[in-house]
Amino acid sequence: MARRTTFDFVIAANRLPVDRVVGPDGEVEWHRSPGGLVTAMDSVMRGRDGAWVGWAGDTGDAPEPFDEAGMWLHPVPVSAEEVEQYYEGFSNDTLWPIYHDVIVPARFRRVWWQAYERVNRRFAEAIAEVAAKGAVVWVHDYQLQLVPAMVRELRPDVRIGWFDHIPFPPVELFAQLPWRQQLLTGLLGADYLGFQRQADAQNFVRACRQHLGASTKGETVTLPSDEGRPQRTVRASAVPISVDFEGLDALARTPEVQERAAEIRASLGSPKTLLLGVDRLDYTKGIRHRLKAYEELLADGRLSTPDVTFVQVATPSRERVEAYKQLRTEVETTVGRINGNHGAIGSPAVHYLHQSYPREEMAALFLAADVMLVTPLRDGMNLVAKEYVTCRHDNGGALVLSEFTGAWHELHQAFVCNPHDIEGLKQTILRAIGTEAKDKERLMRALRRRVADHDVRVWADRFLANLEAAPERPERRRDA
Ligand code: ADQ
Repeated sequence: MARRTTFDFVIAANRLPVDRVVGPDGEVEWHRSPGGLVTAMDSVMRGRDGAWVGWAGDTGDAPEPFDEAGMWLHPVPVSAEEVEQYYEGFSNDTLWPIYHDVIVPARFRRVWWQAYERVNRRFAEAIAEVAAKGAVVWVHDYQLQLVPAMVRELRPDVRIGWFDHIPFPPVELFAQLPWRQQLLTGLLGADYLGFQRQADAQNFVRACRQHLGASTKGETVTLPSDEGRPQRTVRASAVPISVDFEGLDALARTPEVQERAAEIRASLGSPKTLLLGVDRLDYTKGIRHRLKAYEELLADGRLSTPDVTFVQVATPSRERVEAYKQLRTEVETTVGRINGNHGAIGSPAVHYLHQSYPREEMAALFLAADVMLVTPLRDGMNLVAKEYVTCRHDNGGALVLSEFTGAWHELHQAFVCNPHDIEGLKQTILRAIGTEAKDKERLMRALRRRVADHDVRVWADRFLANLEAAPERPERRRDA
């Protein structure tokens, strides 16, 4: 490719921030993909001359590196078997359940671990190839926990940060992992490790103390000198991720989005109360608990259609993993039952949409909803909560938010709930509906202030400042 091949700023994440789309005439186009990380990193990459290393989404040979949306995209090949073992297996059937309180049991398979190691090494090699001398390398998330140490081995000259988008589990759960030491050692290859909550960073530090015998003090882990390598100190702290407040707020203020919001309400039969849920279809999101609470409120007669209706958008996710197939069946059965028992012709009690939507439509939905139900059993942050607040420039609406999300640690003016407590959740939903408009406005104003002051740029700046100030400068090898 006719372009500079090394970069001062390199991002590595499981997926590239684009999806391959084949047009009607067979021409290949790359479209920006939806999802938490992409949404967040988009504004970070804007204006920087950087490279992004990641999987392009198709199995087999990877496309040649290419320029797209102001970034150099460097695809890493992943085979069909590796998708099964590294991605669906180890990442999403081993790590994901352990890191989310074992809501479903984790599965441990040695071949999955081997694939995870192999793919992590491939990522590390790709990073080593595109990183310029002394570059800043920012590695993302639980799929790439071995990458920091692998990159350090290959390129001791670069500065390495890692950000954990999901929770880091309490040491008692982390201890179940047969590969716990390798994972910790992998992460400790970084100079700085960022987490969503302080509790996550503390869980990590504690795991290093217990399982590696490392010496720890506050936010730092110190590794003794080893085989001629000097002693190193790694810092782990909280830097909560956020949304592009300015961009999303502006989008929600456009006449098109406002008109669409009104249109959505009208086409739902202009209910007095519109409840909304927006999630990946994932068992961590508490969709079943939310539906159960709603179903009981209808059965008790405390809510009734067509005065109230509930729109649940559930993005398809990890559809080949068994726990996700089961969840889908359960959710769809429940939606069918609720509509069978409580719907009427032209006014179903639940509008269930198993689809992805463009940002404009999401913003319109947020703007249309009276109550946003964010009820995860465990969630690293939950950007949906922050997006909802961002879209409510009218200071309308109410946010019901689970205390088990990272977002709850910032959004204290939300209507807090424990989704395991169905009775409590029902009360909270009723309170969110019934609170006086002027009180809700006051709460929403405070929520919006918090998100506006701590947007995605603040997050990225803080992460990069922490990485820059991390206790140790990288080693400088004369030949690097
Ligand atoms: P996710 O588990 O994917 O992210 P979340 O933070 O809510 O969860 O992000 C989902 C994103 O996808 C949001 O931007 C949302 O608007 C978008 N989205 C959801 N449904 C959609 C649909 N049907 N169509 C289009 N877009 C849709 C992981 C962690 C989180 C953490 C983020 C970022 O699990 O805890 O907040 O990464 O760090």
